[in-house]
Amino acid sequence: MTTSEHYAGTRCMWMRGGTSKGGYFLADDLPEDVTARDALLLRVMGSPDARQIDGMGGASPLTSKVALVSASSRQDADVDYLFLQVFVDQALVSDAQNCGNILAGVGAFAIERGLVPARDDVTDVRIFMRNTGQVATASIATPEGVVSYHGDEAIDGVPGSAAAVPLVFDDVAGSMCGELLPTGNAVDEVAGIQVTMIDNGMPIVVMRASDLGITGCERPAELDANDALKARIEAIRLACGPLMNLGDVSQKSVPKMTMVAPAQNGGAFMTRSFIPHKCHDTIGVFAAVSAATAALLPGSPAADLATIPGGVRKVMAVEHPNGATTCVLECDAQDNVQRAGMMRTTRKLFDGMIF
Ligand code: NQM
Repeated sequence: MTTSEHYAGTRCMWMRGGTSKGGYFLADDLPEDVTARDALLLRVMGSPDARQIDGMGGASPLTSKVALVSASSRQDADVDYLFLQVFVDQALVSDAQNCGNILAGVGAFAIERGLVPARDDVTDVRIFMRNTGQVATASIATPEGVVSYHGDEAIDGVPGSAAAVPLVFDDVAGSMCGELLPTGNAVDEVAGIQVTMIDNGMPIVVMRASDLGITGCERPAELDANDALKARIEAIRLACGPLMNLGDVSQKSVPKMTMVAPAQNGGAFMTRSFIPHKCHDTIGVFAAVSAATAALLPGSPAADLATIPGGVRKVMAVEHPNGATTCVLECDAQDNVQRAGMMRTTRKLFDGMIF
């Protein structure tokens, strides 16, 4: 498709995926040329502009997201999914991170667009995540061969309930850093504080909230208004980027910065996650899996204050500002995570042409 054809509009579905929201496109419906594609997506979202007033974005990184989906030629996948983060107040579109929340909508979108036939009451869609080169399986409710968004599953951070979308990740360690622990250590000291640099699906830096002078239970708006805290977190992030094999991260949305504190509501531990410059209203899917994995590393900042279940199948509620995100970690006898799972929901919001 050429750029001029977009004056006629571009086919698009808007969906909530987990606790995020964004535009879902067939890759064929967008320009092949990356510069033209990104220019179009900036216009779609209304970026750069803090309010995104001239576009569909919701003035937050969590609602300025895009999924590009196509049929897969791989044996181990049905569809390919490329996640793109459209920055809110910078003219930047980045494929340098994955997103497990937007992933929750990909299976339903692929069935709706005819890329995957609905099978029985539940259709498993195997999704190759192009950002990280790994595969996830999403199970989509398809009663009578039609995607259903209705159901009883409630997730914290989203009002009401919807059809359950279980997500399973077989092996997402080292998704962007090459290794689960890119420095080889469970604990390093950076800028005077202990951190765990880890990537079990998302590169994150885990720190004790108390080491940064906060409780870890503040509301996100309060943390967003704390310029001294944000400057300190950003200094640590810029130092961690190269150590995590991510290079100069000044223009990248990874690593995410996760502060941990003791659980307040019976979960494993509490989090406040900067993504990376704004505090998340909840926590990302892969960020939660990575933080839970960090809590299994003896002597690490998260392990010090977490409540860890016994056994090889660990159900861990990662607490966040609006409740908790429950991950299931399947471990070997040494507590090395082999497989992870997470329950999400999704909803189709509109299907049509975007101008
Ligand atoms: O970590 C936000 C989100 C995410 C990413 C972000 C995510 C993940 O909540 O897998 O889902 O970290 O920018 O959508």
